[in-house]
Amino acid sequence: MKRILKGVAAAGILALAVTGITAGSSSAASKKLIVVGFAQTGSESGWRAANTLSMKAAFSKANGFKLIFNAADNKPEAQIAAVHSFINQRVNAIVIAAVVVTGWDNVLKEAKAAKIPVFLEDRTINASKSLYATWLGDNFLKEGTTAGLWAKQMVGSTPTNMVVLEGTTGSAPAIDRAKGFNAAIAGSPIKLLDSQTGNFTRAGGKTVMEGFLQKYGKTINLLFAQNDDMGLGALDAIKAAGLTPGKDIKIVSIDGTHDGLTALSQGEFNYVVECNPLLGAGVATLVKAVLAGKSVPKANTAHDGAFNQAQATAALPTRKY
Ligand code: GZL
Repeated sequence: MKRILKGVAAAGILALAVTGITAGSSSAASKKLIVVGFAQTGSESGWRAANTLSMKAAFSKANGFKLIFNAADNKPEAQIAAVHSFINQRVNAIVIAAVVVTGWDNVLKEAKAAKIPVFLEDRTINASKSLYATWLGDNFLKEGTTAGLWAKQMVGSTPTNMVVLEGTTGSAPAIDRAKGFNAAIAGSPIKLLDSQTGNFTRAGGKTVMEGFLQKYGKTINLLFAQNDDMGLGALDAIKAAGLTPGKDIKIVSIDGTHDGLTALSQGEFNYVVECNPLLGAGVATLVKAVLAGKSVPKANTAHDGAFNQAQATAALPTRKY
């Protein structure tokens, strides 16, 4: 899946990455390894698994890196502790996929004082831009908007009751996907019955959807799942309630994982907006560029697509995740 990064420098940097020539690179054996601490959210979803694989593949010894990997089990305090540890280990660079947007100022000020550049991959944070070198990820607001515009055109003028499975409370994707979706459906006959976090997990999606079905039953017409895994968990609950997903309850989801596109191909989901997790090569190239003293754009956005049932069926055979 080709990724289009915004910003000329980023595009140039990505081009170098794609050709396998990264900034300041030479044979890894003859160069000291760049020690990178990576604070990953955890292992909450199929998307996260693909992102972790992409990051580990890019920050390999062959590429000139020594990766210190930490998965915080979706716990913000554990993630902050991991970054403190990276600072104490005096790593050369720190990469963060932030569980939530808040709570980052102090530890990032510590990293700045220690002259360790910080790179955000995947999720953004609410902190001064002076506290990190750059961000590479997907446009969550646009993903929510794309999902909302599909829902609005799908319902037409038919009064529609919707429930929402929200991502991790306080995370950038949960905040921005909701913002984009809600703005896109404004003026439509979609009525929100309920909205609750399933924490981006299948188990969370199943449990919350069971609760929605007990409360609202067959009055639910539409489910907006802020990621595939929660939508996939909801499928179990919908079927257990004797309803047919994709027909009795239309489902729009975000991520575009293999299992999500399979559910779409089989008609259990109705529309899936992509959020590309294969960010590793781009992040590694940005790290090398910044450590080599090059300037890079503050924000670098990955390209995302969207799929209906036929497009999912066509894409599945060659999907990388
Ligand atoms: C989005 C990413 C989200 C995915 C979920 O970039 O942060 O976290 O949508 C994942 O599947 O858990």
